[in-house]
Order: sequence, then structure tokens, then C-alpha cells
Amino acid sequence: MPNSPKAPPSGGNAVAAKAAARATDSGPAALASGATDDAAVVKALQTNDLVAAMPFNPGKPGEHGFANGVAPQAGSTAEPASRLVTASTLSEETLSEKVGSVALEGRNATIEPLDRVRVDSTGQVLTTNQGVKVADNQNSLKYGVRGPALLEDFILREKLTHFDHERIPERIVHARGSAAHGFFECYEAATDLTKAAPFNEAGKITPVFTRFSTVQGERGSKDTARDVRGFAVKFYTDEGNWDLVGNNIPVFFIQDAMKFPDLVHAVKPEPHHGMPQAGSAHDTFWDFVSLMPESTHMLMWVMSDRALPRSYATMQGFGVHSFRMVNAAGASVFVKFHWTPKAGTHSLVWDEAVKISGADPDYHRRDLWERIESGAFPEYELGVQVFTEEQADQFSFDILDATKLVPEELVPVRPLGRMVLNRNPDNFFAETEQVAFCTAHVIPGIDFSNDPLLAGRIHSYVDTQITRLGGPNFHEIPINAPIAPVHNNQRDGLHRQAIPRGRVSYEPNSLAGGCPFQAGATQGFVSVAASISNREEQGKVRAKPEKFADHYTQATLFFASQSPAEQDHIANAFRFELSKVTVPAIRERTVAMLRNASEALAQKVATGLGMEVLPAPLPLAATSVAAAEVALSSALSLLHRPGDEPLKGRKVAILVAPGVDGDFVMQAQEELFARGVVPRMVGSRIGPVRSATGEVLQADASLENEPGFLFDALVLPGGQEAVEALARDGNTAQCIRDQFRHCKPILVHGAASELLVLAGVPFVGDQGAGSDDLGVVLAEDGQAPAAIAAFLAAMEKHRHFARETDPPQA
Ligand code: HDE
Repeated sequence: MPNSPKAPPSGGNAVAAKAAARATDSGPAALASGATDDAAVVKALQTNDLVAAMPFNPGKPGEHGFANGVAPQAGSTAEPASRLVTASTLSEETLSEKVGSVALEGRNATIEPLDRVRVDSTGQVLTTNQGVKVADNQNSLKYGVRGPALLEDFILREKLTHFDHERIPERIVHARGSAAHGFFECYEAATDLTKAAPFNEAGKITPVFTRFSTVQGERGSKDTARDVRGFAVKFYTDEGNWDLVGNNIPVFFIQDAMKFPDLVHAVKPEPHHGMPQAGSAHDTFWDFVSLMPESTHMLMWVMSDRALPRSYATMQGFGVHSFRMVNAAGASVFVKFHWTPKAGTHSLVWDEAVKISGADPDYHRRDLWERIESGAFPEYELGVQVFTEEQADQFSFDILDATKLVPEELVPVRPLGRMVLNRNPDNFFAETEQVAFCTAHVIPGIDFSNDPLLAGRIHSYVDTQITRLGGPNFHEIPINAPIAPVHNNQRDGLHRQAIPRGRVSYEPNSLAGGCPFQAGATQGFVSVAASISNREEQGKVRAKPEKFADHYTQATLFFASQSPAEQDHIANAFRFELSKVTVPAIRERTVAMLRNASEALAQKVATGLGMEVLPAPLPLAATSVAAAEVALSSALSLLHRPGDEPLKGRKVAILVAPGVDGDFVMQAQEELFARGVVPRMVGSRIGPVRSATGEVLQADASLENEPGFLFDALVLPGGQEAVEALARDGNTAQCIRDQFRHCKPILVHGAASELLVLAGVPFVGDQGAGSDDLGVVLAEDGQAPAAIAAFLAAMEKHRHFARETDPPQA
């Protein structure tokens, strides 16, 4: 469109035309066409022409009926003769450093890359928020050196006022989180399934921002709490933002959004004394869930090691609900989303998680940050389980029930692409804290199922963010802005950034040539015209489908599918949590509930709680339960996914002291590093350590500031003098005991085997010393390369539960 107005023919009374065109109220019956050199006149004439070009709303008849529901028409538009017609002001060409240039045609600058808001203060002087340079940032303005401070000190007052308002409300759930930028790469076009932008071309790259979180704790709570982890991914697609707001567990506690506030109130710190923080081991949680037997399946997952991930890089993610994918022909299928970590699924053990939460409450945040800084980028494969409505009708469970999963043995996962997290945020608050995920953010090709839990979420996220982020314009905060164009007639509200050009903020319009106009079915989002089977119970009701009443079949499946060590951990977790409950009747009710899922588990938990007589099982809600398709699902065990790159980003402590065998240390360090492991030399104190052969090694951590349980594995190098020095430090034996108790690999070289004896670790000499499947590898002198290789192989197995003593073996 031309930038300068096309002049209409001149004539008429020039002065009258100019005068009329300058008025902002009332107008002539007909426009005079004089003074074609006058911009106001030209604008008035061209505006009238544009409006006249749309004499009626041609879309009206088509707005009605079912056909429009599935294939809405595009809006009608007319082209203005020049850009002047749609301008807000005739003065728009008055340029300055501040206003910049005339808005580029069709552009919305709020979606520009984050560069537009990044600030680099290198070499800059300090200023106020108004850009005034600050001469003195040390002293407030006073009347005399010892006199009173003055109210006129606008610099002090601005600084304090801003500081006073630095905090915003934290998220009501998922307050504690860490995030990273990255990309999603599509393997092959999946256009048979969906027209969604990220999946429409092999190799296509879509930027993402991913936030991981715990659910229960407050913003400053520990990372390693026993909890569900949030796994929320914002895809900045060229068709708009799509948020896949999932968890690291594929099912949920409840089936209907109506119960969510109850669940959260029950699990959060108890309201009278505000305890416990970031923990479900208290009365109100177990009171609630034992009255809500549909939570049994989810309880199995949160009592399992899934709720203690080793790293955000070693946990799966799930969309939880059934969603729909829709292709360009409008055909839709149901899908369940799965993120599978390339580093495998690995978790902590309970004692380790408890200790880590004291030594490093930022354990997962640090791990994510350090992996990215060191180039060991967390990577996940996105896949979908695809099934049709007809298949879903045949399943023994209801796919609208978020307490049920679709076993992978029933419907396999089809890989779609991979996500790599390769950039840390510049600023935690601006990005990680202000990012606003929302299940309602979907794009053409993705749609919802009728899961009643999902329905509540579609409402809840925007709603909560209006309070948390201070008004309805949080979509303009840079981290939330899409990269796809944003053009609509929404206006105003707190903290508005966009400066819309022109005077039109409604649709339909003719004054802006109909723009922005409705996209219609060919470009725009159209909801799947899902029909509801016409059964008599389909009236407007508050009710649940019958299959929702089967509360236990999949809890049984999950427990049965775990390895013996995982089953032990689940029993231990129930025992621990219920032992924290102060009301015995709540404990009994929970055990009564567990009896419906697994008698063996219920018995173990009861024994662990000193409960001599098992309570009668809870009555069942279901009168009959369809036979399950799958009795065992190996995919549900963490051991099922050791990962392609289990060593990348792992941390190993190499204990050093004066007189250590320097050659061995350096050899171990080199080989570990070459495999992507991060080896650290840990001493009794930080600083230089002279080896037996005189090299100076640097201990960059100490047993005090980085206790051994923060590491994935331990190397004890030889060197008699060093071993004796380490033996004198009480931390050494504790460190070895923890490594051993937590079933982590230990590489023991030469004289260092004495340290195992000191620590009371029973693996020297007899009982399988040197046996690598127990994860304790002995390196005799001259066998270093083979022993280091065996140690790396032991690390690939992650843990060696054969030697586990938690709980005491019977
Ligand atoms: Fe959320 N959830 N949720 N949720 N959720 C929030 O949104 C809610 C549910 C999940 O990193 C809140 O911005 C309701 C299931 C994640 O910022 C809030 C219901 C799943 C995150 C909210 C659920 C999730 C949230 C709090 C039941 C797994 C963190 C602050 C109907 C699929 C996103 C906010 C981030 C956050 C509501 C249940 C995942 C209050 C009403 C099921 C990962 O809107």
C-alpha cells in the first residue's frame, strides 16, 4: 500500500473542506473534495471511500448454522487508498528518537525477539528509572552532614519504592521452579495426524521455553521434596503459542476440577501453624486422599522414586489428559503426550533426597543450570500415543479420566521430535518467574478432550495470572509474547505495552477496511465439532461416567510393574508419610484403601507402622470393573529407560589429600571428563594439594561445602599418606557410608581400601569386593584403565540396589 495518499480530484470549496476535515465532532452531510494537497481532507475523503466500499456486512448470513461452526468463513475486508486512512493521527510522520518511525505495515513490535528488552550495563553510568544520571549512590540527601534526610530526595525515594515492590505473588501451586530456553525439532512431517505448526515439516525448529517445578512448596522451598514435578513447555510456533503444561507423572489425584482447590488446600502447609513446608506427610493430605480413593493410582506414583528425580534431565514428562490432534482435512484422533529424557529416567533415594535438601536446596536448579552451561544439554523426545474415538470406547477405562493412563503395551508411543534445552535465561525473574503457562494456549491442529479436569484448567491458568502478573496484559511480557503476529481489538488494562495505531478497536468495521478481520477456517483455529453420543444420561448434570468408579485396577498395575527395589521404596514411602500422620484412624483408612490395590503392599505398610491387625478394605465404588487389557507394563518402571547418554552431566567426587596418587587422580579425571562426566577434586579443605609425586592438584570443593551425597559416584584414589590424612577427617567415613548406603558406584584404588574398612563398608576382601555389579570397583596398582572402565560401566547402571539396606533386609 502506498505510503503517501493518492489525491482525489480537486474542486469545491477548499477552505470549507479543510475546516470540516479538522473537526473531531460532527461532520458535513457530504464531503467536499477541495484542497487535495491537504492531508486532513484527503484522509476524510479516502476514509469515506473505504467505508462506502463495505456497504453491508456480507458475513452475517454465514454466521448461522452448523456448517459455519465447523468451517467459519473469513471476514471481509476492503483496501484503503493509503495508509493515512487507518492512521491514528496525521502527525504520525513526526519522528523522534523516542517515537521512532511510522509503524511498519501490519507489524506488531511487542513480539520482536527478546533483544528488544535486554539490558547490558557494561560501561554505563548509573541512572534513575527516568534516565537521569545518579551522581552519588552512597548517601541520602540530608540537611547538613549530620542533619535530617529530606523528602525531596527523589533518587532515594524512587530506589526504595521500587525495592518495596520487587516481589509479586507466587504461584498458588508450582511456585518453586527453574526454566530454560531451547528448541523443538520435528523428525518427520506428522501431517497425517495434525496440522499443528511444529509437526508439519521434517527438521522444522520451533523455539521453546520450559519450566520444571515442584507443586507443594513455596517459592523458596527445597528442590528435592517428595513431590510431583511440573513439566511445562511453551512452544513459540509460527501459528501462535502452544503450551503443553504437563507433569512428570502421567496421572493425577482427582478426576474433576471441582476438587482441585480441596486437594491443594489439603496438601499445602496446614493453615493453623503453616507446617509442613513442601511435604505431603501430614494429616490433612492423607485425610483427604484416603476419602478420595480415585487418588490411589497417583499415590502409587508419588510414593515411588518418580517423585524424587535425580535431575530435571532424567525425568519423563506427560500431558496427562487425553488431547486431540487434528489434520488439515479436519480428521481428529486422541493423543497422550510423552516426553522421554535422553539421559534416561533416574531418581534419588529417600535418605539422599533428605540430606540434599539441607546441603543444597537448589539441587535441581543448579543441575539444570550447570548442565546447560557445560554443554550437556538436557534432551527429550516428544511422542504421542494415538487412538481413535472408537478404540477409546472399547478400552476398559475411560480416557477422560485423568487418574488413568493408556498402557504403552496397549497403544505404543509414536516419536514426533526432540526438545533440546540449550540456553539458560538471562534473568530469573523476568523469564522464569514471569512466564505464564496456560492449558488454553493451543494452536490449530491441537484440541481438547472432554476431560473435566482439563476443562477446569482451561479456565484457571489465565485467571490466576491476572492476579499474579498484575492485570490482563501479561501476554505482552516479553517471555510470554508469541513470535506469531498479534492483531486484535483487545485494548487497555494495567501495564499495556502495545500502542495500537488507528481508531478502530471493534469488528466488524469499515473504518479500518474490516481489519483485523476474522481468519476463517482455512487459517484460523476451529474447535473439533466433537459430538456427544446421544444417550439418555446426556442431560445437563453434575455426574461422573461409570468407568471413573474403578479406582484400583491401574494402581495394581503400577505396583505390579515395578522392580523389587522400586516396590520396597513405595512401601517405605507410605510407611514414612503415614508415620508422620498424628491421627491413627487416617493411617488405618489409608491402609484399608491400599488393600484394594495390593494386599502385599498394604501388609508391608501396616507392618512398618506397627499395625497388628489389617483394617477391612475400603468398600468399592465400582459395582463391576471391566477386565484390564494389560496386567504388567514394564514401561512403568524407571529401570525401563536407562537412557542413551546416562553419564552426561553426572558428578563424581575424587577425594584428595596431600600424598595422593596424582597419576591415578589425573587419569581418572581425564577419562571421566571424556565421557561427559564432571569430576571434582574434593579435599578436607579447598586449595592446593601436593601429590605423592609432587604435582600440585587443586581441591575445588571440600567435604564440608560439598558433602559426598551431592555426587553421583565416588573415587577414592590411593596414596598411603593421603589415605591416612583422609582417615583423620570424620567427614570421609560419613561420605563413604552415604555413597554406599545410597547404592552409588565407588572406585577404590590401592591403599584407599582402608577407608572402606574405616567407614564400616562391608565390601573389602570378602563378600564380592571388586564385583562391578555391586558397584564397588577395586583398582589394584597397574590396573587403573580397566578399573576406571568398570567404574564407568557401574555408573551407567546408576545405582546398585543389590546392596541396599534401606529398609533393613529381612
Ligand atoms: Fe495446574 N495450575 N492445575 N496442573 N499446573 C497451575 O497456574 C490447575 C494440573 C501444572 O511452570 C497454576 O500459573 C487446576 C494438572 C504445571 O508456571 C494454576 C487444576 C497438571 C503448572 C493451576 C490443575 C498441572 C501448573 C498455578 C485441576 C498436569 C506450573 C500458577 C483442574 C497435567 C506451570 C499458574 C509453570 C500451575 C491450576 C491440575 C500442571 C492455579 C485448576 C493435572 C506444570 O492455574
